[in-house]
Amino acid sequence: MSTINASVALTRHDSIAVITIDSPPVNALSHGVREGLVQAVAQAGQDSTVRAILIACAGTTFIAGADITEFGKPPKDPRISAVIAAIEDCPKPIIAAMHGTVLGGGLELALGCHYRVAAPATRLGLPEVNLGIIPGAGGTQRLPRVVGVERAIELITTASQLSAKQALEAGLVDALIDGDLVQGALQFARRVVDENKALLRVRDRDEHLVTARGNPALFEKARAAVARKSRGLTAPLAAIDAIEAAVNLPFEQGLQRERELVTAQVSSDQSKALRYFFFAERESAKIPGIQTGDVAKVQQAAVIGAGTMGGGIAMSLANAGVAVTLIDLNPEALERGLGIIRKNYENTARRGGMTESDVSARMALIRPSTKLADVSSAEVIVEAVFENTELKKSVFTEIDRHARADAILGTNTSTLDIDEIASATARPESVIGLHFFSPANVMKLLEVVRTGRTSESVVARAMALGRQMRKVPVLVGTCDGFVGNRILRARSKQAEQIIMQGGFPEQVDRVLQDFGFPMGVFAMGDMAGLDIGWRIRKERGLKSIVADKLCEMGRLGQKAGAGYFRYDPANPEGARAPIVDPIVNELILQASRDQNIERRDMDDVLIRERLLYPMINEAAKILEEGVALRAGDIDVIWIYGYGWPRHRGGPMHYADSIGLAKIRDRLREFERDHGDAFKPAALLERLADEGGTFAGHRTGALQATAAATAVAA
Ligand code: 3H9
Repeated sequence: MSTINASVALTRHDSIAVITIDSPPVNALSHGVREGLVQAVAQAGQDSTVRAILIACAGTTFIAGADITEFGKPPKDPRISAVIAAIEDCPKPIIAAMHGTVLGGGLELALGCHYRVAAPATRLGLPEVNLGIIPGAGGTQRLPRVVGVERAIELITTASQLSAKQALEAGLVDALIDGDLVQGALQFARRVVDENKALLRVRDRDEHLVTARGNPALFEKARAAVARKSRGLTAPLAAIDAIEAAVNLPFEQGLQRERELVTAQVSSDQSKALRYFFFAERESAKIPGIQTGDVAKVQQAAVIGAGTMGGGIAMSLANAGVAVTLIDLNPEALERGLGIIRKNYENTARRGGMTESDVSARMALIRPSTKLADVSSAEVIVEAVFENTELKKSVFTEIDRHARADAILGTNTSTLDIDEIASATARPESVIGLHFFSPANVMKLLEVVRTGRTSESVVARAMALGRQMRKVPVLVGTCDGFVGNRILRARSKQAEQIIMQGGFPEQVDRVLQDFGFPMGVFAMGDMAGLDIGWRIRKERGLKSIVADKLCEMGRLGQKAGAGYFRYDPANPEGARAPIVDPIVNELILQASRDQNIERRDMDDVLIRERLLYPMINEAAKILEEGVALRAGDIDVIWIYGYGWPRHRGGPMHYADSIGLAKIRDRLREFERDHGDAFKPAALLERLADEGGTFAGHRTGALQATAAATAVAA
C-alpha cells in the first residue's frame, strides 16, 4: 500500500493497481482527492508491471460529486476535467468500481474510465441542476454518447437517478458485482487484461449522436417541456444547450461549450440560492448542544384522532415501518378514517407507487382502537384531535394516565398554546409540538415545537422520528403560528389589503407564480376552503371584508365551485384551474368604496414587495425572539412547507441577496404610507446598519430554551 496523500491510496493486487479514495463523508472530489488521483493514475500508468487500474472508494459511497464547499472560491488545479482527461488518456484500462450514490462529478469521472462495474444497490445520476448548475466535467458530452441523447436530456434536466440494473440496461455500467465489490472488480479487470479488450473511450463513441444530428426539433421539444416544468429555472435549459453542443460539435469544442455554460451557471443567483439551501437543509438537522444522531428507531406509536391529519400522520408512521394504534373515540369516524387511509394506499398502488402486498403490509401496521388507554405501549403519541384547547387538555390528561413513562407526548396543534396543553399533564418535559403539514403523508416538513419545558432527549427523539419518517424536521420555539404560519399570516394580511387598495386576486396570484410559487394566495385559499379562515375569524372576533362576504355568499372555494375564483369541471385547463370571476372583482371594488379607500394602480413590483417584505420582517422578528435557531431553518420551513421557490433560497436568503438595507428602507416607506404594521424589526434595522446578513446571524439557542434556563437559575 502506498499512501498518495491523506485522501488517496494506491495498492497492488498482482498486476492490477487499485486506487482507493477515502475522503469522508461522501468522497467528494475536493482538491486533495483530485491531486491524489492525478498522481496515483500517473504512478500506476507509468509502472510497467501494472496492466489495469481500478478506482474504488472507501466508506458508504463512491464519489458523490464535486466538493460543493469549493464552489464560488477561486478554482485550484487540477480541475475535475483534468483528472478525467488523465484517466481517459491513460494507456492502461481503468475500471470504476462503484457503490452507494455515484453522483455528479463522480459519475462524470466514471464516464472517463474505460469500464464501469457496480454493486447492485448503486444509484447513479447527474443531479447538478438541483444546485443550479449543469454537469461541468464532461457529463453533458459523455452521457449522451452512452445512453442516447433523449435519455441524457431526461436524466440531466430532471436530476433523476438510475438504479444499477437500469444503468446496466442503458449501457452505463458494464457489469454488476454481487458480493465483495473490489474482489469482483479485480476479476473483471483480469478478464479485460487476459482477453486483451480494447480501451473504450466514451469520447470516441458517436453512434447515438448521429441519430440526433440534424434534428433540431428534438431539442426544441425538450426546451418547451423543460420550460413548462421547471418554472424559471435556468440550469435545465443550459443543460440542453450543452447536450446539443455534444451532438453538433467535435468533442473538445463541446467540452469548451459545456465549460462556458457551467461557468455562467455557477455564478448565477439561482445556483447560489440552491447551494445555500443544500447546506441550510443539512444544518437544520443539527441542534447546538443536543446529540440528534444516535437515537433508537421508534417501533410503536399511537395517533389520536382519525381525521384528515391523524390519518395522514398514521400513514407517515406506517410508511416508516412503525406499528401505529389509531385511536378515535367515535367508531364511525375511526371507520371512515381507516377507509380513507386504505383508499389512499390503493390509489398509490394503482399508479404503480406500491404493490398490493405493500398496501396490506401498511394496513396491517395500523391497528384501530376507540380507547385512549391503548396508548399504553406507544413510544410516541401524536394527538391530532380538533383544534380546541380544552378538548386537547382533556385528551392529554388521559394520555398522561396511560402512557409509558418514557413516551413522547406530541400534539399536532397548529394554533394553540402547547405550554397550556402540557400543563394538563404531570410531565410537561415529555410534551412537544409535532406540526405536520397537510396532506401529512405527502408533505416533507415537520415543525418540531419545543416549549420552555420540553426535555433535550425528547427534542432529540422527535427530530430523529422526523428523519425516520423521511421528513425534514425543523426545531422551532413556541409563539402564535410557530414559524411557518406566522409568516404566512403576514402575507395573507398583505394580500387582503392589496385587493382593497388597488390590486385584484388574479394579479396578486400571478405575481407570486411569476416569482416561482406553485400557487397564489387566493387560489390556495380556494383550495383549502375559505370556511376554515372564516370559522377561526369568528372565534377570534376578527373580520376580513372580502373573504367574509364570499363565505356569506356560499363561495367557500373549490369545493363549492366558486370562491375568489370560479371553477368549471369543463374548463380545458383543468377543473381546478381558477377562472377570473367579474362578480368577485365587482364585489372588491364595492368593498373599497364602502371603506372609503381610494384605489390606485399597483404594478407587479410593488405587489411583490408588499407581499414579500412584510414576510421577511416577520421572519426577522422570529429570529430576534429566538423562535427559530437560524435564518436557514426559516428558509427550510418555507421551501418545504409553503412552496417558496428553491432557486430563491427561502425568504431569508432572498432578503440577504437583495440587501437588508434596501428592504428596511422600503418597509420604512410602507410604514410612512400605511402605518405601524410595516415598522422594520429591530434585528433588521441593526443588520441593515451593520451591512450584515440574516445568514450570518445566530440566535444560539431557542427562546424557549433560554426561558427554561432562566427558570432553572
Ligand atoms: C458536481 O459534481 C459538479 C460537477 O459537474 C463538476 C462541475 C465543474 N460536497 O446529505 P447528507 C456533505 S455538483 C461537499 O446528510 P446522506 C453534506 O453537506 C455535485 N459536501 O448524507 C453533509 O455534511 P455534514 C453533484 C457534501 O447520506 C454530509 O456530506 N452531487 C457533498 O443523506 C452528508 O450528507 C450532488 O449534488 C458534496 N458534493 O446523502 C450530491 N455531498 O455532515 C449531493 C454531501 O457536515 N449530495 N456533502 O452536514 C447528496 O445528494 C447527498 O449528500 C448524498 C448522501 C446522497 C451523497
